[in-house]
Amino acid sequence: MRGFGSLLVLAAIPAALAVKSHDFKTCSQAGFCRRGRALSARAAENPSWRSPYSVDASSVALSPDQASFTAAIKSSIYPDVKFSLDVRIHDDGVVRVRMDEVDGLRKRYDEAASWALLEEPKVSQKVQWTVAKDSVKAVYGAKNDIEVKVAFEPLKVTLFRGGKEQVVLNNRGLLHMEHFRTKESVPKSKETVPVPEEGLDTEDGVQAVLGVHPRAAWFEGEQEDGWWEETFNSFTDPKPKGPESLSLDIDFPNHGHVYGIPQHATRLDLPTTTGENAHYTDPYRLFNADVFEYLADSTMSLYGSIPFMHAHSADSTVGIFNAIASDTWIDLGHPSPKSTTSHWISETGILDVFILPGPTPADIFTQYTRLTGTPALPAHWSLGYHQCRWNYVSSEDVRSVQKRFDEEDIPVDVFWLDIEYSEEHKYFIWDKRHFPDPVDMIKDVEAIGRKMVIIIDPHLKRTDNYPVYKQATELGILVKKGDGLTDYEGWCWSGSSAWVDYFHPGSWDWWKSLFKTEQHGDQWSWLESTVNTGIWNDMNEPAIFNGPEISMPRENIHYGGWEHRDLHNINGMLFANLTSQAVMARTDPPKRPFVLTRSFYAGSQRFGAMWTGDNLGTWEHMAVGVKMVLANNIAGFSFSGSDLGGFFGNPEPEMLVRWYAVAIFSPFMRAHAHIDTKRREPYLLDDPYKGIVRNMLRLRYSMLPVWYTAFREASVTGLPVLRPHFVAFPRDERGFSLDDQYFVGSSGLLVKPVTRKGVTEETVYLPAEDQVYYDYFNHNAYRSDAKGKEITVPAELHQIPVFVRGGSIVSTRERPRRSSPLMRRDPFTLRVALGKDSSARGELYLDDGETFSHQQGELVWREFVAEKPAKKSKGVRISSRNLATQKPTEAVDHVALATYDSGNAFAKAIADVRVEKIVVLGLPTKPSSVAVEGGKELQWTYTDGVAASDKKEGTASVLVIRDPKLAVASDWDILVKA
Ligand code: NBV
Repeated sequence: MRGFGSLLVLAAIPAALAVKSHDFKTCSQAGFCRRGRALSARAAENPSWRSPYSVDASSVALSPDQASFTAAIKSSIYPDVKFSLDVRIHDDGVVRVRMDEVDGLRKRYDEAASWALLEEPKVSQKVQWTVAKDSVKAVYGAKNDIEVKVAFEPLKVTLFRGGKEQVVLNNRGLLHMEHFRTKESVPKSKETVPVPEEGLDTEDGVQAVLGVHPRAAWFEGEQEDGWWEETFNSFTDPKPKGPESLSLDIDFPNHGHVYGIPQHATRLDLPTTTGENAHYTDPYRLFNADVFEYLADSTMSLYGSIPFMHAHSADSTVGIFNAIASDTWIDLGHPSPKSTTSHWISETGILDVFILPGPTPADIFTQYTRLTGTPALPAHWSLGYHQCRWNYVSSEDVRSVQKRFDEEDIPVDVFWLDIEYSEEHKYFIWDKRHFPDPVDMIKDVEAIGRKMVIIIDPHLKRTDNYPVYKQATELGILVKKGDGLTDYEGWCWSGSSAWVDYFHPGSWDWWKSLFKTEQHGDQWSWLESTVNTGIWNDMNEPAIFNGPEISMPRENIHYGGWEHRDLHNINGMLFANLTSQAVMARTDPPKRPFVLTRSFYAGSQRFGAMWTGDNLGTWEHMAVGVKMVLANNIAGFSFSGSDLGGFFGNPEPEMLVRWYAVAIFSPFMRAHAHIDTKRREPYLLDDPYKGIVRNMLRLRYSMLPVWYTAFREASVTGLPVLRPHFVAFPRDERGFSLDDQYFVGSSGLLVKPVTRKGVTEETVYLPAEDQVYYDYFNHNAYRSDAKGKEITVPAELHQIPVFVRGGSIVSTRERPRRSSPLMRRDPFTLRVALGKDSSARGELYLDDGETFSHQQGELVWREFVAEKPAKKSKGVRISSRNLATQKPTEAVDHVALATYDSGNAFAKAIADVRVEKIVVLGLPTKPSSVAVEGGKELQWTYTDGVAASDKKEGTASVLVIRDPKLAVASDWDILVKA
């Protein structure tokens, strides 16, 4: 039985224990993927190939406002089967293309978008379609430079910008929506008609050659390959609905780089899977799966799926969100360095594709998050350090781990409990032998504002003495077997188990009620927890030890009669989303919930955090974790991280220290380890390692204002917290494939964590711009230029290459504390990194960090600006301004930005929080005076060095202003006179 075997996983990681690939299908082991690839191969071999799908011109029906249209689609190989097309343009220019079978034997799954989307997007009232003989077209955009053309014969949808093809659907004629059929109705293959020698130029020609017979082997292949039943390992999938896959080619003829479609352990700039020099042999797969000891370089599917892809070139970025929830494989090719082909093959579902017109990466984020939502603003404490392992084994264990952190003065915010806290893996139910006093234990942790996060897995132990299982059974909300009647039973940590069907509306309020910490009627709820306890949702792909591909049988039935295969990739999202709502519903008014999920889908970002699952304690996994977190960030889901230290194995001190450096620059920072690993809490390290890690964690804590401000920006604008180079510098081609260094929000911080053994120096790429970049720690100034530049910097074990881009002002809190809530009233340091024009700006966002009062305007949002007081001046004016009243419209428009009153209760509560230090880098000369405008001289020191406005490199000049006695939340000006 898989899973229990993993208990035996050992310290080092022998190759033999690596990924159990045989548990998971390759494309050639999945009938529909084989069919999709074979279709593509036939098309490639056949110069006269043309798509059999066409628009029936006479059926085109514009909506009364002409903003959208529908049309009938015919297939020349199945003239009796009807399809419908629905195309609309949203008010932000996103194009939605939907196609479904009409009056078929059954209904295709069409609910993926409804789970992913925040709301039904508004159709543009400005765009108008015009119908021509051979196509329908719409022209729009601020410069009227976007054109969407739906060609009739064959069906092809193209988005042009500036006359150039940006995105083309069915460009290569690989669209195929397998219609529902019965076994009996299918003609035997000998009756099929071969591809006509004279080619497939006209519809008439095809029909004539095909005669009356509907099925053409040239298109669908000779064989009924895996149509009605399929066996993989010992599992037979009965496929009661027969073939219903969807193949669609989506090409980007003018974009040489594609990114996104997490989750895969691979590079950010996705390597090819097709073509002569294909990097991988198998397509990228999106099928949420618990892959044991996954590979660090593979297209294999992992725990979550976001079918969202960016296509990028120096002058254009476009995006695709393919709202599909079934097993999906994606082939990628670069027919030329400047173009990309993609082929999406899905097991079931309607065609529901959103084309995001860009034209910049920032526009893509706005467009994507208008569809699926911006990331939730996390509780501030959840950006601190999380200490987890499988398992802290008792209340006393938890208390002593916390004590050791305090004794060693190592900051930490959260302690976690894995599955062994529960009695027989009945989640919510404490194993009282080891956790006799759970609430007291949690309260001990919460004493200085720390929190606990406790795991709740989705498998329910099938025993009547487990109230959660019992109630779910009585409510009739468990997932059913293929017969649609019997509750499904599978095997997981809890032994024989059942799974709640979270698609069932009857499960929603019930699940919420379980998390109440006070008694409500006779409903069972988790009284033995606290309202601050966060929740960890694991195994929600769902992982099932004795199921096919370690998951649920595809023929299982969910609410509405849908098969599990239809909605598999959404399953995990629903579980975590409902948990998040449940956690939020514990108090009135609610607090911001913290829920970590392993499985996810498009839209999961609205509800919590994710991590990259069971990585290995290897350098490769450390490195690929950075890329995976970047991929998640650009796919809308910023709150992400990898297990610090590696889940499997015992990292040596050097590796562990480097991993801390990676983690302190990840949005989500949690150390975690497998049950068979040695304890590796940072206090167990010897010096110098321990001291280095302590300093790193203190660095993270000092930068919490930067992280929180970046998260706030993400929650309002959709821009990611971590920004790879192509996002920050979309025109700089040298940065398009970079995925081992990145920027943190809009802070100007550029980070390159070291992920290789034995390194003492590291090269860092400075983007193509004429700008100065300062080493965060020693203030060394480096210069980039219009071509971009690689620099080599020291990177000993205690060093992390971190730079501040000239022109930025970074706010930090530098007093070491044991937990982040203790920093609430701490003063700020401002690092003013002057740019080449001797100016700089930065933002700082603050609120109470745990409630939703910021939505009522309880917040502080400041802008700090440094600029020359007069054109030729060598001095600088540093000012603090209230930003909230100036910029309320920059939000994605569904995010309610409350009107801000600078006298709000939160602002008042922190009115005495000071700026205690201002460090100005790159002044050209020693100041003659530094004073608050209209006030007296401040305390300052100046060290001569390189000026921002020079072309020189070397240690920058540093002005340190001490304790200017200014409140962080008020307006002020400091004049630095030359
Ligand atoms: O709950 C135990 C583990 C957990 O520690 C890990 O983080 C999850 O990804 N869980 C998987 C189950 C089994 C792992 C072999």
